[in-house]
Amino acid sequence: MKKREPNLENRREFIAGSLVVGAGLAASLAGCERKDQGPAPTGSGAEPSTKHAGMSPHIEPGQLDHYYGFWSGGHSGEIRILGVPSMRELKRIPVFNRDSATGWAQTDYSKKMLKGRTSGDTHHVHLSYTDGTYDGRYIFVNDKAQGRLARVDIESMETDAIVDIPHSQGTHGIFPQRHKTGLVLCNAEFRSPMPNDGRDLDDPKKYAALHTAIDGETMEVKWQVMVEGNMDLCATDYKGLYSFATSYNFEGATSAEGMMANERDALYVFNLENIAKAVAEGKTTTIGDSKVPVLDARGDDGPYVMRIPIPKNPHGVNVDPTGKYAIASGKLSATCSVIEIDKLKDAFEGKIKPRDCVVAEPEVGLGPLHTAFDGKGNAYTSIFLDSVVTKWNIEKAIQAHNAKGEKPDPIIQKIDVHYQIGHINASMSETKEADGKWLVALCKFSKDRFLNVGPLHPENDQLIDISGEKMVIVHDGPTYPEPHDAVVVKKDLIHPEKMQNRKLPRFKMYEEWAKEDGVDLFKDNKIVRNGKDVRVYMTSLAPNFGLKEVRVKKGDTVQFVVTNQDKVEDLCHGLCVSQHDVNFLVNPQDTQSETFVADKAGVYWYYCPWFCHALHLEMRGRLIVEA
Ligand code: RUQ
Ligand code: CUA
Ligand code: CA
Repeated sequence: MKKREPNLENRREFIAGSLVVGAGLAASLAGCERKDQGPAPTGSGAEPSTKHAGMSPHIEPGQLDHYYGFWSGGHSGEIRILGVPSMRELKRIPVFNRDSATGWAQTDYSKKMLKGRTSGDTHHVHLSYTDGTYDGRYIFVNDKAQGRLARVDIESMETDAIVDIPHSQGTHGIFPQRHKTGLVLCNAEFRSPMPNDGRDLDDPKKYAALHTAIDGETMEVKWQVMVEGNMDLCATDYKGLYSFATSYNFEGATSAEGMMANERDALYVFNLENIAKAVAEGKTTTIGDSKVPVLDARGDDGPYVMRIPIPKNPHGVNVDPTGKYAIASGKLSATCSVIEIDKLKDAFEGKIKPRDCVVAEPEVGLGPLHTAFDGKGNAYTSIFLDSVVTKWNIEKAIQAHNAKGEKPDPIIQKIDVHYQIGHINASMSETKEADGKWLVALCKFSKDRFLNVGPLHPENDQLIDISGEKMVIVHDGPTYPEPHDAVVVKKDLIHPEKMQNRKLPRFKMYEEWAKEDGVDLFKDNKIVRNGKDVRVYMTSLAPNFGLKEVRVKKGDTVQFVVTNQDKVEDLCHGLCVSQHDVNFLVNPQDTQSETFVADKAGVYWYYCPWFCHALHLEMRGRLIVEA
């Protein structure tokens, strides 16, 4: 195959804003230039990888990983748990998607939570914090597709809340506060009319976007701040004072060309104390029929929102483990902007200009997206166009920025990744306990790295050893589309229950029904008829269901409520009703329920779909539907 050298000069010119905007640009941004599948362009300055050995990602059979990796599943709508460093996928947690294995989006409670929707687009997974590190309580994840925030309870590893964010399209970046389980801040990426009820359709100047605060404990929407530009990625500081949002469409355009018009866009900085005060004082309005207080901060600079001009179409923003710097990546500029968080106070008070908070702007490569940290003062930025990871030193970048004459070079190393890296994260990188062991590079294209499985290829989540001076790639990890982001968490911070705990809100619902019907969920097997509604309480204990036969009439609405009496770790049962699209999991000591209409007369076997016993296949009974 003929190798085609990428035209770096042209790309640079484009980045400088002088190239004609059009198809060529779109192709280069989409990472289509390197059809050759060869190594990264030499112009990126990257060193070839995988030549020398780093720490081994191999975990011996029977041994456990050292970290939990929480991965977003992208447009699969789920969260995944991987072991790091083995990169073995351990679990999928359905969130916004339908999952036939567990019955998510089919069971009564999950259906109610999802309000009939069965798809989503998760990007950003973050855990709840206390004192700057993970407190092992909750996982938060966004749904960009339908403007929602979900929470997973870590003890149960089950989604326990989903909140619709009013008037927000493209809920993208989210970040919890880090000093305690406080607010979770959520960015609307898409500007839209306020309210979006048919007004201002052709008047994009009037569109706006909302930065939303949701209480991480109660999952209530507390307040929203309205700004003019779009908001992409989100970050919080470590003290609970600020949240950040990158805006790549500060132009307020509706086309890609228009969104690239200006050399600089902005980093929004939200002053959380001032906002909370204004909300408490009622300086807010509401939008449409939403009751959530909205602070209109369009156009004003302070005391609520500051806009720091940064180049160009910025994407990621990450706060380093010392809490001193927020680092925003240029995407269409080869630079990262380093913002000194302690200077923000003076800027909010008008003593210095917003731009004075930028203390460095190192050139890291073409298409910087996200930055991770090792806790030793170094930053690792994912570079999409060059397909590299750039390791650079933050203090050196600041010295270079201020130096007159000879400037120190902050760039330590660039390493090829395969290919077109999006997100990046390092072990404990988003906490004050970043430990500089492992870096995961979530590459959007895998091309030739795996067996060809058809037009849809896996993504390639590469594992990089960052424990030494030089980065070393040690593993290629195929993943189903499309993880955007991941956090890598020390295993001793995560303690899920081995038996189903019955604290989740759904258990209240079963207990109320049982009380109504005079039933003990763990003991009784009983069919309760109420007109055409038939509730079937049934237990499971390997290898038997409590009922061998359930008799109903055609047209009845049948609700199975199944409680698993087994107390043996991992001994799951479930219920699948033949020909009725009913299929769900019941963990040990769990209760689950699903409702359907028995619309066909006949005999339908219900069976346990989880292999639970030598007599698992015999674990079944008849649903007899009388004509
Ligand atoms: S954003 S790379 Cu959600 Cu970077 Cu995906
Ligand atoms: Cu119970 Cu299989
Ligand atoms: Ca722009």
